[in-house]
Amino acid sequence: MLDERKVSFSGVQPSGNLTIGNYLGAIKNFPEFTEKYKCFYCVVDEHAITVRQNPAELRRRTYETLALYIACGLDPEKNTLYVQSHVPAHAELSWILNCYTMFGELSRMTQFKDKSAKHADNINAGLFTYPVLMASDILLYQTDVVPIGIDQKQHVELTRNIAERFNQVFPDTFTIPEPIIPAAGAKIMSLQEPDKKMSKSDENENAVVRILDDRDTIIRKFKRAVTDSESEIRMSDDKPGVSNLITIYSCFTGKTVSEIEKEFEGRGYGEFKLAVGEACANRLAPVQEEYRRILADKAYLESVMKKGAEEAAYYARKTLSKVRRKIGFVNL
Ligand code: AQP
Repeated sequence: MLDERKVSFSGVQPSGNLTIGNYLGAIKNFPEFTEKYKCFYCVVDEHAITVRQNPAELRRRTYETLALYIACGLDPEKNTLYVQSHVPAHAELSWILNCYTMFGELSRMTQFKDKSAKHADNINAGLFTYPVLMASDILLYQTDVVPIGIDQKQHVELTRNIAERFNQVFPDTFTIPEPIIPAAGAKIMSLQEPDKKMSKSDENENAVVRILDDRDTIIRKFKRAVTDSESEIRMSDDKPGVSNLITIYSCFTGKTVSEIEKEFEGRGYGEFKLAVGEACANRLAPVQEEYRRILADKAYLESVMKKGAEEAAYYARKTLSKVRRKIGFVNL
């Protein structure tokens, strides 16, 4: 029977050990789409190689990221979970869409500017065309919604522009996708430089809380988080460190900002940071336990990858052959 549900697509790069930014901004929100949408969640290993990766680590992290998806509540029977490089249609569509994407558009992408500053010795073409591959990921599945953190919003906007441009020449080819950005947790900041996004590839371990950090490490990192010279626990633009901690605490406890400000009125930063660390560790403990159980079964993970790749390839092929036919390639 034809699946008439709308489509949700998102992905995470296995480019490092995932952080609570990846969790709160993206993965934690994926399961809520499962019933209402046809869901594709991908481990985007092809994106990861836009910066140099150690091959053994990339392979290991690909399994780990998939295990985390499942541990965070994504049932492989109800969602299509797969690895990007197992579905060659992503790379194939990407080449075609490169020819419908402008150099100027790609030059304006903030992530490209940030990453080329960070990897000045390796500003490769893949880093530059990364958003076109991401557009292909999304458009291949006729995606309606893309749950992401705010840093990826610009890439989804570009995806929409590429799709609209293509549809203008070849009507009714692609569904135009909408980004879905969570109300809270869309941009978790570094614990050491709170004006900078928390990133899994940050070299300063104290800046980043990883989903798999143990309880003591989580609490220690929050204790060391940069705040300010006042002592008031209040959400404010001039208090980025404290505001970030309030956001994290709110995401992990479900309390509102004003409830949190009231809870910690007259109490010091030390007490507050400990509470944030404990809330985070408590919430992640069951995810970590489930993750360890799943990761131990490599054969199971490979069966999920295989089934996911077959399902994804089925849908991807439909879009790709439509695109090939429309642009004038010979289909044998
Ligand atoms: N700090 C963050 N706060 C909220 N959401 C975040 N995301 C990333 N960082 C934060 C969201 O996580 C999803 C997966 O991200 P990605 O792996 O595709 O790449 P990224 O956005 O480049 O994430 P990182 O952690 O910063 O990776 P590196 O260091 O490798 O570049 C996306 O939905 C993203 O918005």
